[in-house]
Amino acid sequence: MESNSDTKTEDRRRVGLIYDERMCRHFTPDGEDHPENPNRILAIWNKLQSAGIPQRCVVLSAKEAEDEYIAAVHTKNHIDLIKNISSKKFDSRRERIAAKYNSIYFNEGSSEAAYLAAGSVLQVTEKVAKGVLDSAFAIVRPPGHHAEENEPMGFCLHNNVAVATSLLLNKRELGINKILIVDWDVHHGNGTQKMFWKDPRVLFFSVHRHEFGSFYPASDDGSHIMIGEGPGAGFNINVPWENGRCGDADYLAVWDHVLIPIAKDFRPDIIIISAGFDAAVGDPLGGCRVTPYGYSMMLKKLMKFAQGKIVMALEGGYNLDSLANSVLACVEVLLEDKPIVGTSEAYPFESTWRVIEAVREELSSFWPILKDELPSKLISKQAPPIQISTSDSDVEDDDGTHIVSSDLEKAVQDVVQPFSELRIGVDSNDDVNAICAPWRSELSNTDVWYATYGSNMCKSRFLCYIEGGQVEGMRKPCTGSLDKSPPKEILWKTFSHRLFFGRDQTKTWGHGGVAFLHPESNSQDKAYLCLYRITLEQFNDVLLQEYISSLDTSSPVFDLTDLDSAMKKRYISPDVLKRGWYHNVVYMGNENGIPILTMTCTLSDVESFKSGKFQLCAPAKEYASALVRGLVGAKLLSEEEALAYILEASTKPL
Ligand code: Q9C
Ligand code: ZN
Repeated sequence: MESNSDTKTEDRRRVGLIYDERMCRHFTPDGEDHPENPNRILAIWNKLQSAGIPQRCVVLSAKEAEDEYIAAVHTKNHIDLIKNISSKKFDSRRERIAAKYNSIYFNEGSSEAAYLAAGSVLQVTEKVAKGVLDSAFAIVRPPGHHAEENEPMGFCLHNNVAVATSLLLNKRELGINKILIVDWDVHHGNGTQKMFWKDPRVLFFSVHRHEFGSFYPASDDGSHIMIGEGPGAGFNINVPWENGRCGDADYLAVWDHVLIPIAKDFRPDIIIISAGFDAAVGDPLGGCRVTPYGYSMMLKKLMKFAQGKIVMALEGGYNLDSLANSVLACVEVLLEDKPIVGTSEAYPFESTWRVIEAVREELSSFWPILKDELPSKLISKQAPPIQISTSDSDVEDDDGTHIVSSDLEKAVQDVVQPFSELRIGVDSNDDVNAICAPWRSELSNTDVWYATYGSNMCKSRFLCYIEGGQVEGMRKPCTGSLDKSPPKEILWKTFSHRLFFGRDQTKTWGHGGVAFLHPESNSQDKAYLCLYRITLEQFNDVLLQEYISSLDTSSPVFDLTDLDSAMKKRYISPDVLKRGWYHNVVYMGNENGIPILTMTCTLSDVESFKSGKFQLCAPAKEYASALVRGLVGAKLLSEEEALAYILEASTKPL
């Protein structure tokens, strides 16, 4: 039976959400402004509501945690303090007690809020562990990760994540043996670290501003040499930033080169994220620059583990807009219902590579995968974009089959994959590709028409880029695209664009010119194009093989943002293609709502052809006959007509 929208609802992932306005009743007693205030969770909830999120989630009501669970990580003394601090009998002493602690306030609502925060994280964690929910987000406050066994601190009363983690460890019937805690709050999760310091069942990972021990909570506990102790040695991982301003590229580099390799080895049964959003761009405390897109990528990469069993518990995050937008981006990832769209700055800081290398070194005896040295080309950080003139004919031949000088290849890879693992290609399994190249699933949902006017008008030739293989006029076999499904449709169309032939020789075809299409239309002109309807993912693989000679990338050459700007501006030149002759992706309009894209030279190249700086040249015989074969094979033109068409294109002045 065909699936309809009703059955689809059941396929959807069950994502738990908890929000309770009673957690807004914890605020500063004197009414003083404070970054950790009730508007934080209110802003999140309002944002999710206006995006229609709660209706698509399992919304649960918060319950206070029972003391027995809190007692697994906090002292009796601590429990008594938090339980009683809001009661009447503390009215006169409350503020004086708070002042004894580091960055703590209490009011009449604090106890209940703290019990609800811990109870909420407990509740969803148990449900995710049981499989009643696939994943969950607990929108809670006060936060928890700074709270230690016997000490509230850093706006944190109960250590919510630690309480929930202990529940998993203690309820053996849940079958959870290995827990990964990812603490991406901009501050070090000192409390959580201490609670599982010697426990190999809990892998605690924290990435935070450290600045050599001067950033809050300002101690050496957040240093990368703090790796755990006894049986827990190697199961505590700190990534301490040397400076602020870290952004998506820095975080994703740490994911790709520290967290994800270790997670693959550790194979957690569940992941709990201490999800602070104070590393978000615009946060007044964090001074970092992670975008909602960055957070969604960080989360997406983690969803490949533990069958997607992920619990997110709110920690910090003090810019209400960044906070709400980042949480929304994450919940959308948990719902798995939308491709992730966005862009990041390209390169991590030099200091980021230094930190990553230090962390890998420190932990390599526990996680052998970290012993591999990072390729030096990867670490060569903010390399400026490589400038290579379009007249460099040694770089690329007619169809762009890349003639690789090894320096050039390194340069291309630096640009193609600024912050991801190298050597992810057709040989890797899909899982690895999905983890390291999540752009694939994003781009596999969008179709484009790839419009060809050269030798790819021959279907058998074009299919090599999809299915793999080699036909004559190819210098080596193609690997094909990762998704080998054939084009959904093939369509011929004429366009009012000028076809012409340029360059005096190419590696593939020898002497003679190859075809270009004038990027601008002109009503006098007429060109025949063969359109292949493929996915944007396949389009990227075609570009990689045809123009870069590689499938070795973990970021796309041409993504949804590029598509969007191509459709707005009519043409764009992705950086990685800039060295080639066919580096201009031209939007040729749409067919049935699907964008038509072709590859050619730029307008300024056309000017160079006109001025004689670049050479116009009739095609070699073999190349011309490939075009004729395409046109005739499609029964579009007779052989005579096809020959006349090519003769005209190669003799008429530009
Ligand atoms: N100079 C969380 O994000 N800052 N806590 C104190 C003293 C405290 C942050 C500054 C920051 C605590 C959960
Ligand atoms: Zn924080």
